[in-house]
Amino acid sequence: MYNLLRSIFELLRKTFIRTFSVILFLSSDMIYGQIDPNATSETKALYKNLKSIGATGSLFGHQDAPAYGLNLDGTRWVADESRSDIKTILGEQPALLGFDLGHLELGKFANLDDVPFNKIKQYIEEQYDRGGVSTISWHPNNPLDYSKTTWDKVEATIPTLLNNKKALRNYQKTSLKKLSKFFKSLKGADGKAVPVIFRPYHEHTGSWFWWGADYCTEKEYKAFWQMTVNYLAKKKVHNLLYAYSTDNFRSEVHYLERYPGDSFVDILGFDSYHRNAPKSNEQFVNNAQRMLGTIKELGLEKDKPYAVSETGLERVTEDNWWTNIVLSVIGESEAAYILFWRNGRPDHFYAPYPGHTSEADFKKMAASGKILFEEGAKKANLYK
Ligand code: BMA
Repeated sequence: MYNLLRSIFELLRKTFIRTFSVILFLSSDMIYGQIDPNATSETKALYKNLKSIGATGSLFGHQDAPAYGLNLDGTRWVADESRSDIKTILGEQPALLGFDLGHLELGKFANLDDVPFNKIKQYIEEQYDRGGVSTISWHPNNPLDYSKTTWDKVEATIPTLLNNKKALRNYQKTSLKKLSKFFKSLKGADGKAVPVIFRPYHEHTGSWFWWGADYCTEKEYKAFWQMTVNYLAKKKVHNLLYAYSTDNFRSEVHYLERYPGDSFVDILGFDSYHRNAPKSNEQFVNNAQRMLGTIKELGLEKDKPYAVSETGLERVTEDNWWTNIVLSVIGESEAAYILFWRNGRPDHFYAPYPGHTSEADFKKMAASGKILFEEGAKKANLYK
């Protein structure tokens, strides 16, 4: 009798667990916003923490920060160990570093902006060891003709790849496989895989890259993105958070037009540059606030982090840009992060360097506590 009762109980228990798991699985999008169920625990922790960090402050990000920057006289410095323009000014590194893998697909030693890939790997690993985060963009050459840059017009690249099995396999076996190897090579001092935010095929609402809106349909863009996520999962890459990153957008409908789906995107972002300052100051702030408002709402609805994935005012021509414009844009948005573009050349930089006219205002922004740097990231324990 006792045994019979035990078997019935066991059967009920198993049926309950199975049914409950199916319900959980079916609704996993709603319950867990993160797309990779096999993500490493550090990657899962980063995802969770990016959803809440904004309430404390938004992570300050800078593209290529430790790779190069500008000297007091505006000339360039390159590859000076553990230096960065932000660190020279504040004494701490950005909470977020951005890097680009453009030209990895070509098997080159350095990326399209001459940063060696082994240095990018080192910078990402050091950033993780400090408790900071890295985000990766990708400006690949055209996979149908690798002699063409990411900006060269090649009509119908994505539809051609999707409709031609051989071409697609070639793209996967060359470009995507190289990416997967790079991602899997990232290891922290603790021996763990380093989580990174991967932001492929960005600014796709515009048409200046081969994956741009004029060169593929909405359906094709989504299928191409999904193929990429699936391929990297098949290659057992489990240390990525995928960031969807449009250019300026008009409305929620416009933002979601090419959205590959809740099971294929972890982070909601957009890129927006401030041009024609000071004439456009108010317009830029209003527009950026509106777009942040839209992705905040979507992020809360979808249980996903949201962020300004790329921004800046070239040469920071406004001395009070950081407190006037950046703090106004961030406002009460609680965005996870905001990434500023690279200090590439004396005529092409987006963060202050020591001696720049916006340096004092930059320090003021940092002191506000609303924007977090290395110490803020460390304190937030983003990987636990
Ligand atoms: C652009 C410019 C280019 C650079 C490219 C990829 O915005 O900064 O000089 O090559 O990004 O990083």
